[in-house]
Amino acid sequence: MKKITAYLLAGAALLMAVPASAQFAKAEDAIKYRKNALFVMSQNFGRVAGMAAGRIPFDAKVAVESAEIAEFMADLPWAGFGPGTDKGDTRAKPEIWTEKAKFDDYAKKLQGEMSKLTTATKTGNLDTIKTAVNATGGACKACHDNFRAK
Ligand code: ASC
Repeated sequence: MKKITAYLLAGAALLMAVPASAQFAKAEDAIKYRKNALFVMSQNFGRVAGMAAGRIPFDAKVAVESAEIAEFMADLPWAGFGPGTDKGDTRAKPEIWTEKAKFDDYAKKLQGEMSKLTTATKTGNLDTIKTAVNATGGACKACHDNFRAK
């Protein structure tokens, strides 16, 4: 009996330790998870974009740190778009689940642009950062235009 409990606990711990195949107790949790991941990403991306646009004073070190966080966060939301998470407190369009390959492509595109943005911030050159910010913002927008309700 003790052994079975130990196996069950080990299995549960393993599930919790693997975010890419994250299992959520409720659809509501998956929705919260992806929204919060996207929020943390947007706050960090927005800071770099603000610097690029001259709305926030340029701080090269903060730009790198923010871009690194945004890049990391860009890997997380997608685990929260599993089957059965299309209904609830969400603007996610049903097409996310019916055109999954297209949605996944947008996610991959974003991850690529976020990675290039980190590289750009490391140059410390504001024009280089601006170009990368525009490309990254374009990736955010393309997906929103297709897969997020107004
Ligand atoms: C952001 C943010 C988005 C994107 C999008 C780009 O800073 O929060 O969702 O940029 O506005 O078009």
